Amino acid sequence: MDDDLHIDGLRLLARLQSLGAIGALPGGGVCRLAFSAEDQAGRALVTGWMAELGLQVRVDPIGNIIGRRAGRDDGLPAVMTGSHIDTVRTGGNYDGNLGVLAGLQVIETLNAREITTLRPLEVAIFSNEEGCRFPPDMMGSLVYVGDLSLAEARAITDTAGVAAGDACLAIGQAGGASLPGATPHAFVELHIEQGPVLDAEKLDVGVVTAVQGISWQRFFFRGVSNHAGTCPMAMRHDAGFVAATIACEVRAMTQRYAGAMVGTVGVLQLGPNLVNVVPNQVEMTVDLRNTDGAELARAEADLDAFVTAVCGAEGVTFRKERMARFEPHTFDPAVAALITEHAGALGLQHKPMVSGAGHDAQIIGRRCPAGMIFVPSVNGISHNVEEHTDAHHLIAGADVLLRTLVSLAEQPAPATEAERA
Ligand code: HGY
Ligand code: MN
Ligand code: MN
Repeated sequence: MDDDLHIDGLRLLARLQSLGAIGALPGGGVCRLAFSAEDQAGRALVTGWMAELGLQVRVDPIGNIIGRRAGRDDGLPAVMTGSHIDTVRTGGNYDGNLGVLAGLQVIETLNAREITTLRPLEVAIFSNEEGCRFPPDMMGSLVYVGDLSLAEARAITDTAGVAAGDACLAIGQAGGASLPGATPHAFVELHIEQGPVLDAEKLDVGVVTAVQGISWQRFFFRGVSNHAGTCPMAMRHDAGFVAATIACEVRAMTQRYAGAMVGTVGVLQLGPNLVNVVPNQVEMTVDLRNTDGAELARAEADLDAFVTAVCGAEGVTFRKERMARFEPHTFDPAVAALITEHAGALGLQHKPMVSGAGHDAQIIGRRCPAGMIFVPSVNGISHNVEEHTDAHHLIAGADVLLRTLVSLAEQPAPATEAERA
C-alpha cells in the first residue's frame, strides 16, 4: 500500500462543518430527523458533492442514496462504505456524518491520485438509521437488504401520524433504484465510538468485532384518572405509578444478566400530565441491549412478567408494540484483520471492541463480509450536542478507511464466476 496514501484532512473537516450547519441547533449540535426538511437539505448538499466527484448517484424507493465509482472490472460486486446523515433530535456533528463524508474523501483521494481500483467503489447514505422518528433504527439498510419490506417501512408512522413513505416522498427522495440493493463484495463503515472506551484508554482506533443485541419496545398503560386529593390510595389505578415502577426495574435488571446489559427508558409521557390528577395513561419506551442474545431474550421475558404483575396489582391495563429487535452481530474477522493491519501500519494505537450502538454495517453485514472502524468520542458522549471527536482522530480514521477499502477493492474475483454481478 502506498505509504503516502492519505485523505485530505482539511477537506473532510470543512465538509463536516458544512453538513453540520444544516439542522444546526442554537446552542450547538444538530437536529436532522429522518425525512425532514433538514434531512432533505443535507441530502442535497452531499449528493452535490457526490456529483462533483464524478460518482454515479442512484436513489432507491426508501431514499437510500448510493454514489458509485467505476472499477477497472466494473462487472464485479462493488466495495461499499457509508453510513447515515439523519440524526437524533439532540445530535452531534459526527454520528453517521463522519462515515459518509470520509467515504467521499476516499473517492476524492483516488480521483486526485488517478487510481482506479479493480472493483467499483460505492458510498452509501442509508435512510433513517436512527429510527427515533420512524422506528426501527437502521430502517434504510434493512430495506436495502430485503429484511424489511418497502411497504412495511413506508407505512411506519411518527408520533404525529405521518407515514415514513409519505415523508420520504415529500422530500423527493423516493427513487427508482432496485430493491433489494446489489450485494457488495464487502462493506466497511467508519463511525465514532459513541462510548468512553477509546478516549479513556487514549487509543486512536477501535476495530469493531461485533454489535450487541438491541430490543426496543413501546408500552401503553391505561389506568383511571382521579382526584389527587380525594382518591384513597387503595382505590387508585395509577398508570404513572406503574410506569415509574417499571422504569426502576429496567435499571435494576441491568445488574442481573450475564453479558453487558444496558437498559433505558427514553420516552415517558403521562396523561393528562396535571399536578392534581392521577395519571390514567402513559406511553413509555424500553430500550434493552446485551452482547449476549440469549440473556437479552431472558431479560425481555422477565420484563414481560414484571409488567404483567405490576399492572395486575394496580388494576392498570397495558398493550405493547415491538419497535425494533436485532440479534447481536459478529463482523467478518478477515475485514477486522485488514482494519487492524492498516491501523497498525499507520502507527495508530488500536484495539478490538464491541459496539454498544446499532449501525448500518451490521445489516449490510448480513449479506457480505463487513466491518467497522471506530474513532474516539471525547468523554464518551454521543446523542448529545456535546458530541466531539478530535480532528486528528477523524482524519486518522478516514485514512484507515481509505486503505482498507483499497485493499478490499483490489481483491480479485473468486475462481468461480458465482460472485459476478
Ligand atoms: O440506537 C442506536 O443504537 C443507533 O444510534 N441507531
Ligand atoms: Mn450512527
Ligand atoms: Mn446515532
